[in-house]
Amino acid sequence: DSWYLEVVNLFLWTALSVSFHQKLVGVIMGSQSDWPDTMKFAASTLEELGVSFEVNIVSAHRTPERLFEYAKTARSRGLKVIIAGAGGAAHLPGMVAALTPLPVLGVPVQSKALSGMDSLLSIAQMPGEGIPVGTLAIGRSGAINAALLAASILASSGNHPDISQKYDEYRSKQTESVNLVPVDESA
Ligand code: RP5
Repeated sequence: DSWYLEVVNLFLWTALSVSFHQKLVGVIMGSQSDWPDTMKFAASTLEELGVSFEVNIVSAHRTPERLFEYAKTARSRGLKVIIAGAGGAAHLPGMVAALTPLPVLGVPVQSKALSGMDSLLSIAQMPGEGIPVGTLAIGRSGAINAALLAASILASSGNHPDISQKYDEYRSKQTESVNLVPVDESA
């Protein structure tokens, strides 16, 4: 019987280590420059909500092979949601969405030339042809909200009660932080 127990043991350890390392959200961005002012805030919000995630630079035009590999393997690697930030002619979220059935949340990065209007329209204006991208606000707000939405999607699956609880707490904290009456801050 002992060989049988050893096999079961090995199987359990493998399953445990796979689920331990498994990340639920993939955060990607077109460039290193998208990180400090924008995508970093998606990561810190996910951290606050106890959502496991991985972060990568994946450029649609500079690393197209990496993009293909990333998106094609995303679901089998266990990811449940992808947050993709890009600026300018921001095709990263749309291209990723075309290659995976996972929900893709697009964050328009504030560009230098057009302050992110180009990014926003590139990401939001997907034609109604079966490849949706959930588009958030330009910049830091969009990155934070993408993380919140990812947590909300995971929470509503019913498989992550821990995330659901943290998300509810986050919302309650926001509500409680709003004064009923304004105070004179200069006094
Ligand atoms: C996009 O071009 C990136 O997402 C970034 O927002 C923008 C500028 O990239 P860098 O020139 O700073 O690398 O691909």
